[in-house]
Amino acid sequence: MKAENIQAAYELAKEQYAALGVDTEKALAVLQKVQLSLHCWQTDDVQGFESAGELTGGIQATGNYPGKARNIDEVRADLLKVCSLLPGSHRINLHEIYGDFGGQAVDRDKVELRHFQSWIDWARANGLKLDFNSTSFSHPLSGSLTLSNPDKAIRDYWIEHTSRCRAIADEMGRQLDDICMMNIWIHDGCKEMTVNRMLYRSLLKDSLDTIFKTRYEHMRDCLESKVFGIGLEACTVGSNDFYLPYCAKNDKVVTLDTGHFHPTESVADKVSSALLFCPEIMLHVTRPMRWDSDHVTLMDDTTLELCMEIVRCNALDRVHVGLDYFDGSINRIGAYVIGARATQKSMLRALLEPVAQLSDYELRGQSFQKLALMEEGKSLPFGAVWDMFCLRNSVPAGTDFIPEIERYEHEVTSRR
Ligand code: RNT
Ligand code: ZN
Repeated sequence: MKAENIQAAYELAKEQYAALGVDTEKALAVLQKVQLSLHCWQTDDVQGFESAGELTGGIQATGNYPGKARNIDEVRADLLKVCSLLPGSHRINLHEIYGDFGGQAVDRDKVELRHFQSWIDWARANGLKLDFNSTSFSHPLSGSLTLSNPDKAIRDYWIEHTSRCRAIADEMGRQLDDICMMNIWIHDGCKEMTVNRMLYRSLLKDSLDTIFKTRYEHMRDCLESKVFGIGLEACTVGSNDFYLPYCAKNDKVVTLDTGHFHPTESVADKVSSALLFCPEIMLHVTRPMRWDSDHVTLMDDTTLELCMEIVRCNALDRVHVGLDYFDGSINRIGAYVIGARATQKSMLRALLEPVAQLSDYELRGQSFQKLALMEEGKSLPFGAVWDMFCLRNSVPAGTDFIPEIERYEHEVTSRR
């Protein structure tokens, strides 16, 4: 797109928004500070560098589009390509199975900082921050129960793994002069009618209590619930009813994955409640289709409502925006960029909402006016503001990122 056209369209849009009391410059300044936590696992269908074993834990990446990253250098190259097409500065979210193991078999209860030192150095060299995740799936001891396993030896194995991950996360945060968000998601559950729910949940509670005994300064613990996983349909030990009170009571960050609730449940509606009782929220923005299918995030109603709710709650400083989808059926870098930009665009739409006026109408009982303004807001020229954001950040505006991804496919991923 031509810079002068973007400029001209932006000036008109700015005026139109100003007439509704919305300052586009302020919206752009706020958006500039919203960092996305980019999930490294979109580059290789959640494979990691441990083995060629299958993905377990009730999650599935479908599709076999050619060109997925096969090693640490390719994952890093792909991540940098993605970042080069996103306005703003962002974070990289690593799973433990993405350690720099140098071809050695490093079991998960033996993982150390040295396996992530090259990631920290790489992040620093590229002006990126890091987030982290323990990995309980895709392992011979994963089974259907990890931290809630009645077998003490298995439970202890995963307690050791998770504890080591926390120490690594703290060091990531310390070395990068930042706070590293460490997410714990475990797939623990049962396929069939379950009798010992109380046992599994009390074991999970005890395991977490043990893990959290060590206090760290440079990392935060985030806990992610789920409705069900494939093959674990009857019971999920770490359900929303389990983690929400656990986080509230223990001052932990609650992770809300937009694919982890019943289809008609609104994740946006959870924001205000969670923030009244938990310190912060970590988001996993994804697009569930019929189940937790992790389709590429789009600027759809769910994503928009979530972003609008965060802005309406004035909670951007307490919400961390992470992505979590994995689509292997289309160009993976393309999928990555579509979802990341869709999330940023949704946040921009939210920041351009005439919230003050809407709130005023609502409090005065002027429901017609509120609904009318909301509806008109949908056709305001937000795209012109988005293009300006891209222009100012020196990244492709509009559809200009499509040929960039085609070029990367031609020159890099198609040769893998
Ligand atoms: C699974 C959870 C979890 C994973 C990642 C890979 O349903 O959403 O966050 O997607 O840890
Ligand atoms: Zn998730």
